[in-house]
Amino acid sequence: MSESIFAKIISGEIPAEKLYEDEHCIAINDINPQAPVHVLLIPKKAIEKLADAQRDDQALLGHLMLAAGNVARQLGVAEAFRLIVNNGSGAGQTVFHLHLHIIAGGSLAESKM
Ligand code: DGP
Repeated sequence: MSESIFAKIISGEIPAEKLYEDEHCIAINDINPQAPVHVLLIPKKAIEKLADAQRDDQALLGHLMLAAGNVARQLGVAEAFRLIVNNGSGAGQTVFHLHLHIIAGGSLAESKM
């Protein structure tokens, strides 16, 4: 598998402003925001897509959920945000390195998708 754009951002080969970073993940603004807050939470471990995660990744997946809450708090949107994971091109995944979209602001309550 060739290195994804996110792997290059994680390694620093491509510069990006990191909103959050810990030993397991980073958060950056989405380049093409779909809402006032649209952040990508990206594990440093390169898992192509959620369905490829293994039992060994259980702690990492839990960590990402907690980190998403931390990022939402940091951005002041902890009371209303949505997490989205697109799994596979049929679901709209375009970057094949697992990531969570953290979406907030605008009329979230009206759109359930
Ligand atoms: P997905 O469709 O779930 O694979 O989402 C990929 C997202 O990544 C998409 O919303 C656009 C964003 N994206 C793609 N390339 C870059 C990049 O180089 N920098 C940043 N910040 N976001 C990117």
